[in-house]
Order: sequence, then C-alpha cells, then structure tokens
Amino acid sequence: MSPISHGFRRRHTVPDGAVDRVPPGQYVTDGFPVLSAGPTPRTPLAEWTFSVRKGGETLKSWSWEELQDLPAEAVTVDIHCVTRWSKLGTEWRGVSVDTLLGQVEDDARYVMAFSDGGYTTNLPAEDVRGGKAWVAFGYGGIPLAPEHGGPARLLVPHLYFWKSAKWVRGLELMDEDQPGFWETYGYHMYGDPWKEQRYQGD
Ligand SMILES: Nc1nc2c(c(=O)[nH]1)N[C@H]1C(S)=C(S)[C@@H](COP(=O)(O)O)O[C@H]1N2
Ligand SMILES: [Mo]
Repeated sequence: MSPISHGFRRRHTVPDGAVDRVPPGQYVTDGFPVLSAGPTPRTPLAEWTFSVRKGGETLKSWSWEELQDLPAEAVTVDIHCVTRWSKLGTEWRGVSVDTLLGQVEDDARYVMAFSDGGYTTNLPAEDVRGGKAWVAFGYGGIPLAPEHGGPARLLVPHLYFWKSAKWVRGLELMDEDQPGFWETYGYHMYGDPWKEQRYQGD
C-alpha cells in the first residue's frame, strides 16, 4: 500500500482499494472524532420524541418506543467531515427517513433537521428520501453513544457529516431552503463532499 495517491501525500494512508471512496481533500481516520458545537444534551427516553413539523404545526410524532417498533436497517457507509477526516465502513442501525416521511402527507422541497441543544441543519427533501438518510440509534452493534448523538442522530452519509444532526428530534418541512446552524456561519447550503462544497461559494 502506498501513502501516495492522487498525486499528493495524505496525512494518513488509504486502505488498499479504498482510494475511490475518499473524496478530494479528505484523509482517512480509524478513530471517531467528536465534533460538537456545545454540550451533550441528555433527554430521558421517556420524554424523547421524533416529530415532523411544518410551519410550527406537528404533523406526526413518534415516541422512542414507537420508533423502535418501526422496521430498522443495518447500514454500512463511509462518512466525511468538512474538517477533512473520512471514516470508512461505519456500521449503523436506524430507521430510514423514508419510513417516517411515508407516514406524513406533504411534498415540501426542503427540510430543517432540529436537535436537542438547538442545532439545526437544512437539506433538500430528496436528499433524505430514497434510501439516503436514517434516524440512527445504533453504532458498531451497541446503542449510539451520547457524544456521537445518542440516543438518535440523523445519518446522511452522502453529504458532509455536519448534515448528520446529532441528538436529532425531528424534521421541519419547508417550501424554501433556509440555512441551518453552520450554514448561517458560511458553510455550504448543500455540502457534497465529492464536489468539495465546504463553504458558500465552493
Ligand atoms: N446537534 C449537533 N449535531 C452535529 C454537530 C453539532 O455540533 N451538534 N456537529 C456536526 C459536525 S460538524 C460533524 S463533523 C458531526 C460530528 O459527529 P461526531 O461527533 O459523531 O463525529 O456531527 C454533526 N452534527
Ligand atoms: Mo464537521
């Protein structure tokens, strides 16, 4: 295995055969860095809900038990943080967002994920549909750790990882795109790692 690939020296080696899985400007890490803009919130499961809202109205809400009763999937995906680390083959368990939005009648074009602690991030609705996004509550075969977003986080692996809101509590449906937390501070509105859409203007 050579540490040289794509003509530049990476900070870490890329596993054999995985070069095509690492977006431009990223390096691969075996660790799992924790990046949180504030303290880790701890909502008791008995009080936890996941809600789909629109215009301040709750269209549908699931308790923790109701979420657990929905069909869950095992998902193995690569994740890419805008701070340049990528982690390959991460193993999650969660409910597809398709399953949740399938119980709501609305054709909004955008969603704002919202979390305990006030974090938000915006996504086109089509990027959380079609088997591309999950509400994940398991990681590596055990419950998702609080610092990584437990009890549940959004998992949208095809976009930079800031779109995967930790401690997620729901989706606000929107007819027009609006910036979330990091997007307000200049991060890209979409965040495709393969196009290096890190900041506005990229
Ligand atoms: N609620 C919340 N979700 C968040 C963040 C945050 O600060 N708060 N940080 C985002 C960023 S920038 C990244 S890279 C990932 C980090 O997830 P990790 O700490 O599990 O690695 O979570 C994203 N989701
Ligand atoms: Mo990030």
